[in-house]
Amino acid sequence: MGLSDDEWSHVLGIWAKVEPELPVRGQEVMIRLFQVHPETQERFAKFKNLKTIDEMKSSEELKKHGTTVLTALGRILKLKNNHEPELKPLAESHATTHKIPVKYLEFICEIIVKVIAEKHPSDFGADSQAAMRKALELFRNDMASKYKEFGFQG
Ligand code: 6CQ
Repeated sequence: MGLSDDEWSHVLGIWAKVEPELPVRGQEVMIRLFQVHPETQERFAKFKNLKTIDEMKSSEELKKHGTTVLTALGRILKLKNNHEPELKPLAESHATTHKIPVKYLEFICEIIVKVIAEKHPSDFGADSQAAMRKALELFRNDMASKYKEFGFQG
């Protein structure tokens, strides 16, 4: 099920608030992901040896990756329902090269919602959160079906 215009404006409205702070939010998302789901850290050859939160925080490379992930996600969200051209190469690399299960996509999406909710409590109310969850679910479902086209069951 797609999102209504109203839901998309919630999603893009909150994203506009997150955008100026993408590197630091991306860093927080990655550190939280690694803390809550340590198995995800193993997937990053560059980061699997970082042991403490301090080590993670002082890695410029990690911050760069945090920016990469949120920039790519923002680009997809801004395309609303027409994200296929942007999503396809991402699904291909995550299915065939990185081999990232859909479950891990669920983990990161949930953490993204939580991090935004903590940083923007007054701009990210129940309706906006519900709209963002729906947009991220759409993203994951489309990733999952592309995964199958690339022969990865996810
Ligand atoms: C990703 C995820 C995070 C940070 C950065 C990227 C948290 O060093 C390298 O070359 C990294 C190769 C790579 C790996 C191991 C990679 C590239 N990803 C992963 C692992 Fe993805 N990623 C995810 C997204 C869901 C919201 C988005 C938009 C995205 C973008 N990725 C993982 C991973 C492991 C647990 C998850 C859950 C995940 C999700 N990722 C990579 C990108 C982009 C734009 C890129 C570089 C281009 C490419 O396609 O390889």
